[in-house]
Amino acid sequence: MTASGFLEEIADVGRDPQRGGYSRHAFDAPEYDLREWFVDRALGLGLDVETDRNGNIWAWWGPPGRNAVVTGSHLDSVPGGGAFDGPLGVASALAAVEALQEKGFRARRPIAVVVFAEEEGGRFGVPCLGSRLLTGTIDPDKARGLRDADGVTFAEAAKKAGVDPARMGPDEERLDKIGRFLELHVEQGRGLIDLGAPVAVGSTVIAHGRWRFSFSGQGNHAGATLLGDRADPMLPAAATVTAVRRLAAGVPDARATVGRLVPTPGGTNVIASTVDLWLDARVPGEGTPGLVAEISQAASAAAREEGCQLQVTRESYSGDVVFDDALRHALGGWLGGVPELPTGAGHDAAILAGFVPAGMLYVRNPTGISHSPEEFAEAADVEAGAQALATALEQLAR
Ligand code: HGY
Ligand code: MN
Ligand code: MN
Ligand code: MN
Repeated sequence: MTASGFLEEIADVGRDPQRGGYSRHAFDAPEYDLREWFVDRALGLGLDVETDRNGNIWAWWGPPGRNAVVTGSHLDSVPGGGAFDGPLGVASALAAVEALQEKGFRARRPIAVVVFAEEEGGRFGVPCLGSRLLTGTIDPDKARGLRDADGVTFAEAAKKAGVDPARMGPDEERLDKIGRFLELHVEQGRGLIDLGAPVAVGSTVIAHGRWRFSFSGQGNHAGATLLGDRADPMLPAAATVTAVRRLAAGVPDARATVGRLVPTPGGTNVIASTVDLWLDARVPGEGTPGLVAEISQAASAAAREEGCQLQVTRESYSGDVVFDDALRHALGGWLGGVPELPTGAGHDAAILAGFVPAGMLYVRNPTGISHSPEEFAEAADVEAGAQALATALEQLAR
């Protein structure tokens, strides 16, 4: 089956008619169906499948062992996300394994395809939750207690999916098995469009983090409360959204976004009692905390002015990542000198890069748009990516 064929099989799972695109979140019904699909397809390829203590699924070609060549990505999406972010890496991995099997390749090292849990943080708020738990870069108690918008904890959701939350935590023994990790991913910007190439090797991922700004004031009646008598948290929240763009514009190459803002109780004729907004801030190098500090200052001043309180909580942060130099160079050689590409998008490979030699391959996205239904990859580029991955796996496992 081609990578496009595998993608086609899941094209209707988790469509979101209201937002457009797909909404597939950790352990919810659509993602559960995708997990089942993956397990079924992996078993069909004769792979041995297991779910690890953190809810990541591992499909082994050959007995699990040291120096394994591991590839894979994620199946969860952002709300209203595209069809390729995550699933392209999983479908390409299945297609690459099948292609190597069909040519009679005899791997001298184990090969595994992994599906990581909650990469987008779309349900529980922390991105790369499965790979952070695997590597011990998040406290398991914090992970277990993360709540979704309905108050369901990650532990409860995982338990329903058959994962024992009490066992969540760093998995050194499993990490020890990984000789190389290579993730294929749809590109989420314009790099490959501008380079005019179908595939690239990942070079770096810039630092990025998420902060929650909780403004609290006095909920009240929209008609009976004079303006002078208000402590309306929507005002400092709005001032913060514009401050994010104004302050980030002054920091070279910074990206800062407020994509989610939730007033409570959220009535049209109600002055909100609280407003929560989430900041996604990313600055290459060490600049992210400084930018967030400036934004927090502006937010505090706006809160004071409106007689509101503000609490700022860091929910996640990961520093700059440079992928394994030797692996990058080897990939470049094996793949006929494909270009290298830095990105601002985060990936599980960037979390693993702190523990094992890790790398990435990107496939051209002719729209240059991602985290949106418009995200796309042409079939020819999808196959070029799967072929590149098969070549890399063969070279790494021979
Ligand atoms: O947010 C990111 O950069 C990634 O798509 N999870
Ligand atoms: Mn994404
Ligand atoms: Mn992704
Ligand atoms: Mn070098």
